[in-house]
Amino acid sequence: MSVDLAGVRLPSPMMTASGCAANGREMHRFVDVAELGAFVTKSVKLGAVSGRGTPRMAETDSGMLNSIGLQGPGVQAFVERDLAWLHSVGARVVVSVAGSTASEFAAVARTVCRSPYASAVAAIEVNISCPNVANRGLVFACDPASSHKVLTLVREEVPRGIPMLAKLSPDVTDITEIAAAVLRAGAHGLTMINTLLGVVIDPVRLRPHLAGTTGGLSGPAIRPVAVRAIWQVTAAMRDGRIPTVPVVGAGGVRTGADALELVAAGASAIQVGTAAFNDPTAPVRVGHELAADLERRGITRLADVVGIAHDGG
Ligand code: RRO
Repeated sequence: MSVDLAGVRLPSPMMTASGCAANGREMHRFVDVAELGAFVTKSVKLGAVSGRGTPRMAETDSGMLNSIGLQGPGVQAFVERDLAWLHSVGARVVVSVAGSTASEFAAVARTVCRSPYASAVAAIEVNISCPNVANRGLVFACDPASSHKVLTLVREEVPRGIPMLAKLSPDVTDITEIAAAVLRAGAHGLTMINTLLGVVIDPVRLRPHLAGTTGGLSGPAIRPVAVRAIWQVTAAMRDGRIPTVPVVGAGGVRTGADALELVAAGASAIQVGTAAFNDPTAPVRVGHELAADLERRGITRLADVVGIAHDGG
């Protein structure tokens, strides 16, 4: 079940979701990460970041909240330890890049794309939508002009042949407007969605559970939100309001049937994030379930069902 992601052929539509499988080594004990269409890394910034205070994870009946705060070793250490290792095991890697300024995003992308392991890089995912930044007003993905600027600067650093995906936030008034802005800046594809901003109150202390108060909600509860975002943006592509590019779907996928729902709304590749915390094989397992489901329906190519929910009749 191979897919074409803006000119890059992946042997499977299945990916991990950024931040949910760390550097891949632990997952690799359970499943060969090279079996994935691509391994998506935790977002990487230029320098080391210690992240927000603890607790920074909360499990709820309807999903998980995180307020990690972009923790990471910085791009140099990422390249030397993590990208080198992923390259050595034959994984295709989508590197999620982040920054506090548009030029920082670009510098991270430059370092990754000029590294000795750039041949493992299947795509750059530009994470403009982290909900856990110091001032929520600075989330790039909430503002078309800031989104455009980040993608414009990153594009200058990413060589032809490596597609640039923009990861969008569901916490915006008009996601199609943000999609239009990043596509004007040259994004080759869109990943939808990042987590949804939430707060959990500790039932005993009656205070926010997370040290940073707010966190990003993920898991099954946000799947209808992901389907809505993919649906709205795909509809805009289909009626010519914005250019047509591949959509990578993410949000609460646990089974092949969940994945097919996102595909029917318009996604041509699927990321599995939160489900991998309980079951590290989930991104690969969901791919097998999706393939079996399509076979039962007599469908041989995933492309034949991408966006099918938009067809009348
Ligand atoms: O690190 C995080 O806190 C984080 C990031 Br960068 C993101 O994009 N989404 C999320 O839920 N958490």
